[in-house]
Amino acid sequence: MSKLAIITGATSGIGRATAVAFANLGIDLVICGRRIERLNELKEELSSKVKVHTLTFDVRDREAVETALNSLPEELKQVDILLNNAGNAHGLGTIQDGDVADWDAMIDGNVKGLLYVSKVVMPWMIARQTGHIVNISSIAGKQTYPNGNVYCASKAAVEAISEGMRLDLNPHNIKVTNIAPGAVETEFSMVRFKGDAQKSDAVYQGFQPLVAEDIADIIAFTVTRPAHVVLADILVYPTAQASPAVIKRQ
Ligand code: NDP
Ligand code: 8X3
Repeated sequence: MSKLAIITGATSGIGRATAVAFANLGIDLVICGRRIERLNELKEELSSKVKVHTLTFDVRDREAVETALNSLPEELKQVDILLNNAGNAHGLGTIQDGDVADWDAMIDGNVKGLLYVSKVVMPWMIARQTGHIVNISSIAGKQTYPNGNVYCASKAAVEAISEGMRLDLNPHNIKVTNIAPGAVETEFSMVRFKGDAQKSDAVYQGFQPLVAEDIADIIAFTVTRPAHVVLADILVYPTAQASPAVIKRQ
């Protein structure tokens, strides 16, 4: 029987690449994001391979999350994999100069949004005594870097939530994987720098960053291990990177 995955943040970057990787594995999809046109395009691209259902909601809006997920027909609540990927950094600067709206966007999206989605999906997995939750954290959640402050805090929270899930869901045969990437070239820096392409491009200059497909490959490997194996915690850098701030550039 084919598996079913819910992917948040499927309109771009890591989430989109993982949807493609999962479709290539024959995994049916519920793809989520705010940009409906992109979800529709992706659905069209993948529908010849697997069943694809789209859900449009902002993960920060608890009611919208609950309404959208609960609207799924019963067969789409038999979820095998939840990829909690939606998230972004907003701004890069000292904490004393931080913009409270950016803090809200990161805490509400990266932390509370992940919890809202999980809160709906975990009971479905518990009822079936099976499932796999993959949370996308970051190296930022393991090491705080200058000017990263609240983004790092939001990802440190994801790390703690992954551990908490692993402990509390242990009686229910549910796997939990935490993946912490270093620099991946996606729309991430364009969002962080609010559309400033020069600043965004500079992040990835002079070295070969990871691409979304690199992380998708790892996620695909992770979710295809035998039932008794879970990759619990994965840190992945581009070869040129040794810490958030140490990157060998040409
Ligand atoms: P992208 O900006 O390319 O993708 C972010 C995705 O998250 C989009 O699909 C976006 O969809 C979705 N998203 C963001 N905010 C919301 C929201 N409030 N509600 C619903 N969906 C939302 O970046 P990445 O692919 O790089 O980021 C994916 C994850 O990987 C994030 O959690 C990020 O923190 C993490 N990460 C990224 C790294 C990198 O270097 N790129 C490194 C380590 C971790 P839409 O706008 O359509 O809603
Ligand atoms: C994204 C990687 O180092 O920009 O989480 O925080 S970093």
